[in-house]
Amino acid sequence: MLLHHAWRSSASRRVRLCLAEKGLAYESHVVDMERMEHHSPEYLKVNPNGVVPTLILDDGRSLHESGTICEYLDETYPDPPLRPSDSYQRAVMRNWIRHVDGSIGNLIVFNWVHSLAKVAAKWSDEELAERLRKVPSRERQEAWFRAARKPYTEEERAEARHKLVLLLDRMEEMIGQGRWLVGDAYSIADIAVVPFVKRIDEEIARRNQRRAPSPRRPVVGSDPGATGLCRGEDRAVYDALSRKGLAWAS
Ligand SMILES: N[C@@H](CCC(=O)N[C@@H](CS)C(=O)NCC(=O)O)C(=O)O
Repeated sequence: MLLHHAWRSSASRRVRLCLAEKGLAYESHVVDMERMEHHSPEYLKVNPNGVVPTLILDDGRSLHESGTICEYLDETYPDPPLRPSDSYQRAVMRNWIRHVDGSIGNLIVFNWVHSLAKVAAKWSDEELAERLRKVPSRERQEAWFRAARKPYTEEERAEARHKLVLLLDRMEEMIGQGRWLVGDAYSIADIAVVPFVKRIDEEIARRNQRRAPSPRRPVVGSDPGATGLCRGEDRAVYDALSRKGLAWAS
């Protein structure tokens, strides 16, 4: 298998976590997002949405959407299982992944300022127009335009921060019943949100200097390794991935 991914990408992190959990080897291709390799005609053939990650299977077929890729990997390589055995809980898991996916725009507000926006700000108007023409979705065209020319305001950042923090409240309710987000076992629901929690921790909690667990969120606010968001071995993988991916954050 070949994984097209980026170290700083939350969606890519999900797939890397899933592959690590399954112990699956894969060939890695790091997509150069600063050069917009993901909008090249070659890349758009394998992922028409022009985003990372994309998994290329051994027979050449491609898969995109990190949640779907994780489900595919779990069906194809069932050990250890990463989906609840109960069909209702699997449905809850899928809804949770969709819910988290819907929050990615809020993450972009914080993510892109570190690297992509710095590169995009240097493009001339002509270059920018040319690059925007290649972005396949209107939503991401807007995100690139904002990165290049119109930094998010403090109000917009506050709104995005608020929406991300609401995820923690949902998680607090879900984990409150047991150790994991859905059912009694670690699943793709947990994998789906780990990169978001990490980012919230780096971009929001630390900047607000809220190091101590919040009394409102005693479970999520404590160490994710201890709460079941990442289990032991994932924690090590996750930390290693973070070190690689987060060099930009300092
Ligand atoms: N729903 C998609 C989201 C993929 C996505 O938005 N990837 C981001 C990185 S986390 C990306 O490629 N952004 C580049 C761009 O929008 O130009 C998934 O889960 O795979």
